[in-house]
Amino acid sequence: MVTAYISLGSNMGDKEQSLQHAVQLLHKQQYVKVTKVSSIYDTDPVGYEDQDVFLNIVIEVETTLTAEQLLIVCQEIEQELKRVRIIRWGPRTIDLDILLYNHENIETETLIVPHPRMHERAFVLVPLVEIAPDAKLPSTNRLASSHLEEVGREGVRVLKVIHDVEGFIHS
Ligand code: GSY
Repeated sequence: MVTAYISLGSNMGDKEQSLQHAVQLLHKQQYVKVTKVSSIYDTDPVGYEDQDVFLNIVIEVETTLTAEQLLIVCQEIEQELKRVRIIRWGPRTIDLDILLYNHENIETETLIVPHPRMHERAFVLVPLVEIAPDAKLPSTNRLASSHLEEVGREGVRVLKVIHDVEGFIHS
């Protein structure tokens, strides 16, 4: 069994519902169990800035899937939630990014883990450190919390505290 961390973001339509629906779909998978959900954060867009604010969360999952198989599951969920992405870096219904997979460095044609930009993104680091204060990036060999100290929390605000996975999934 592997522990993995996934970042979810939405800035179109009913953002909170999209996050919740994506987590429900992941949890329904036979080989994936969602074990932690961070608070929901309201975050300023990074990259292409002329777009609506995002809602972001990070979840912890336990899985017997390989990283590549987990990626396919995430992509299928993005498809199912009808992700509309006209502009690169632009608005999206839902985005799922694998951040960490069992302390492994993975580089294939379709997947790089740890996510190559996670160490510079407060909207990823804040929720990750909330649910996994000891998480370490095997790519930099540093704690996520140490990257967060460097990056700061600007543009990332708590919208809703999530107390437990079941509560979030069934709310
Ligand atoms: O890959 C993440 C999509 N994304 C986000 C996001 O999820 N949140 C914020 N705040 N900015 C973003 N820019 C991109 S691209």
